Amino acid sequence: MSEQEIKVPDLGGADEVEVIEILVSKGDSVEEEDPILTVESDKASVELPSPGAGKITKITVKVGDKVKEGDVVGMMEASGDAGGSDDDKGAGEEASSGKDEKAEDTSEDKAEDKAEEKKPAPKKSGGSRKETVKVPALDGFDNVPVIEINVSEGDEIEADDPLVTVESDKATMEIPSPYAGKIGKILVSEGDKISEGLDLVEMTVVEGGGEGAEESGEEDASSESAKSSGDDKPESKAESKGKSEEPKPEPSSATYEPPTPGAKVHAGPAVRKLAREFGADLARIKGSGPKNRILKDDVQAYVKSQLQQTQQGSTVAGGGGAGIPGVKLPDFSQFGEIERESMSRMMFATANNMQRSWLNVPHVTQFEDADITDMEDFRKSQKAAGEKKGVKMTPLPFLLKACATALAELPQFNVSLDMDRKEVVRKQYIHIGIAVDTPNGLMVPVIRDVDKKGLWELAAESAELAQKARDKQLKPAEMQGACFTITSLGGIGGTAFTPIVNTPEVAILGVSKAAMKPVWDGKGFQPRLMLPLSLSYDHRAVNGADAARFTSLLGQLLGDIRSLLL
Ligand code: CAO
Repeated sequence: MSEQEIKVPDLGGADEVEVIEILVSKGDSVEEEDPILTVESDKASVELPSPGAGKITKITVKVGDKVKEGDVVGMMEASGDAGGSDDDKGAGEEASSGKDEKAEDTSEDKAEDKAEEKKPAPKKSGGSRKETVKVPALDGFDNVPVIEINVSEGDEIEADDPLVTVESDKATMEIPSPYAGKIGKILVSEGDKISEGLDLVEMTVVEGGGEGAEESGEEDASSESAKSSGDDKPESKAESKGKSEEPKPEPSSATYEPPTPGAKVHAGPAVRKLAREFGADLARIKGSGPKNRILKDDVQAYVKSQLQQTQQGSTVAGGGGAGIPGVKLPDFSQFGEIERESMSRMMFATANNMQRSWLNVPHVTQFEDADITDMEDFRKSQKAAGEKKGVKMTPLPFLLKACATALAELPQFNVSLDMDRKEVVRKQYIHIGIAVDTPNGLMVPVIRDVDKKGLWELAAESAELAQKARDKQLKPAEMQGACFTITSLGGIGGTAFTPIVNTPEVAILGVSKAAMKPVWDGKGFQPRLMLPLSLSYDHRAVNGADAARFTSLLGQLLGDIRSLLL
């Protein structure tokens, strides 16, 4: 084992560069070429690679330090034969003799330089001419992939605005426009490998146009987000100019930021690679490094928080889910006395389920009034029979029976959607959940095979399950497998409400309190007992016409319960 210095290799002309991220710590084992730290010139972010395999023993610089070629940034112990005792083969030497790093470290600047060299002397006429911009010298690089096209046809740009971004395995660099003018045809596509001399874009050049050399070492956030969403037409840099200089507002959560069109993303190649591997949109990540640079830790923290939210179904306050900002709570005690108590597990689970359903399901609610005058006469006539059986007949068993008939007749309501597999799951059974209000919160026991059971059986079973729910005696199996849910507030009150679909079911029937209403029978108004029904449904699975058919059918079935026998 021998200790060797890790030195800054040839920076290809750049005097001093700033250390913007340290990628290793003391004790880390690294392979040859593993990135040790990231430095940034005014135009490119570059990673300094390890000169060999071994263990880091010391890092002698910190973020923000300025370094130049030959500076020692750390020490390492070479492992095994790799380092040997070949002391005079300095780390810096190895690094600088590495064929690629030198080119990579400097290619951005060189590309910039060449572009500068090619800039024609501005003419005074103020006219315009056509030019085809070619790829400048990439300092030894050939076949570098285009990872982003920063302009669109028709964009008005300034000289030095980035046209495309290319990426080698160590550096990301932008190829700036040598001219101010209007973008014509773009002659390369994302993913193309390009080399010096290749035609890049056609431009109408404004003669005597501005040569404003703005910083162009960063990417456009909107382009980054367009890329990650598969959109190959990123927003033009020119359009977003100016906006990008605005300071971003503080995000409400540590790692979440809504993508800001036109904002720039500051991140080195390794961080960009990591984000791509995770499928993370850099435009959404808040950088904690200097100048808001996004570090590897930021990407990891962002991915972790997104995973946690997904696994927990996202929380009610705090971190938002599905790209929705979380709710920031004020200090309520400033308004008066407060008390805090922990949510029960059930309340927390219900809150998450409600939010998950609400966010995932495009809801529509269809309303109907069912005339239950005759049904109620019949139900009341069964009171004595019920007392004998020890079962109370409420409107609920009629609703269960009517819904089972409607589900059989309109089977598009008895499905779940498997969006991952792009399949509709059709159920050949009819199990219905009933929402039960308990002192501990809402519970939904499930009555199986409702279509095969009679009214008394349904009355007995729903009363038993409701009691078990109130007594916290329900087994998990008794709360699973529902195809549809009925939530009845009829015993309490209200004229209508919009229930939330209990996803992955696709519909839920809300029942409000029946009331006597004047109903026109063609000759006069008759007093009829009307039951308000509110059918909420998942509009991905069910169309509005079918929802109206479903509630009309319920109206008919409840209006004439003899039809439930058919
Ligand atoms: N209109 C008018 N009266 C109604 C009615 C309606 N739609 N539904 C029930 N009633 C009457 C019943 O007939 C009964 O009256 P009587 O004692 O005079 O016969 C009384 O209201 C109480 O009925 P109930 O509520 O005990 O029985 P049920 O079978 O109708 O309902 C259950 C059972 C479990 C659905 C109910 O107890 C319950 O918990 N409902 C709340 C569900 C809930 O919270 N949903 C909201 C979910 S979303 O937050």
